[in-house]
Amino acid sequence: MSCCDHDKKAWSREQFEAKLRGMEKYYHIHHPMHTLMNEGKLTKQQLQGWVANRYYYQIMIPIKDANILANCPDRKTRAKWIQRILDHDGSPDDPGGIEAWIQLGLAVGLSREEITSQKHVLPGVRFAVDAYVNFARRADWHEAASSSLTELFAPKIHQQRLDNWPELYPWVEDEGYTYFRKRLSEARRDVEHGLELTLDWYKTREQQERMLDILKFKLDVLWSMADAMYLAYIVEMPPYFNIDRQA
Ligand code: AHQ
Repeated sequence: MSCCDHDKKAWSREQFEAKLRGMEKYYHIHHPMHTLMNEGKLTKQQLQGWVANRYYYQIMIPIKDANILANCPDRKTRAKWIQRILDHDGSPDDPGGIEAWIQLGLAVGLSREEITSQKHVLPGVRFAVDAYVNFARRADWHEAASSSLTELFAPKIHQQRLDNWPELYPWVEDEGYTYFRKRLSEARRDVEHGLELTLDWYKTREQQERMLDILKFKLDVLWSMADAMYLAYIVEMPPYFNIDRQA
C-alpha cells in the first residue's frame, strides 16, 4: 500500500462495483484449459480429468461456507448464507450440487468411486482449493464472503457449457448438465447477496483496494487449479511424470 493510498478518495458504490466487474479479465474462462474446452478441443480423458479435479473444489465449498458461518455473528446474514451449504450438500428434497457433480462425472464416463476417491485430484488443485478454504477459515467473515464474488463472472461460463458441450462433446450424457443448470440460478442469487454485503462493507479507498486484492487472490485460486490441470492433461506432465517408478 503506497503512502498516498490513505488519502485517496473512496470510490462511489457504482465505481466500486465497476472495479470489481473489471476483474473479469483475470477470470479462468480465459485460461487455455477453458478456452480449449469451449472450443471442443479436449479429449474424453482430459474432460474426465477436469471433472474429477473440480470434484475436490465442489466438496470443499460447503466447508468454506461453514467456516464463514462459524465466523459470522450476524444472524440475518447466516440465515441467508446457510443456503449455500444446502445447495451443495443437499436437503431432504434436493440431492444437492455435489451429487449433481458426481452425475456429471458419470455422464463423462467416470465411475462414482473414481470421483469420490479423489484419486485423480492433482497436488496443485488440492493446494489451491485448500488455500481458499484456509483463507475463509482465518479471514474476517466479510472478507471471506467477498472472496466468493468470482461468481460475478460464473453464469457466463456455466451458460457456455450448456450451449456448447452438447455439440462439442455429444458423448456426454444429458444427466451431466444438471449441475450447470442449477448453478445458473444459484450463482446469480449468491452474487446478489455477496455483492450487497461487499458494497456495504468496504467504505474507505484503502478497504476497497483490499477487496480487489482479495478478489484477485480467489481469481488466482481458480487460475492455479486450471494451470495444474493444463500441465497434467494438455502438456502431459502430471506430477513425477519423469521419475522412474521402478527405481
Ligand atoms: O460451481 C461453483 C460454485 O459452487 C461456486 C461457489 C463460489 C464460491 O463460493 O467461491 N464459486 C463457485 C464457482 C463454481 N463453479 C466455477 C466454474 O467455473 O464452474 C466458478 C466458481 C467461481 O466463479 O468462483
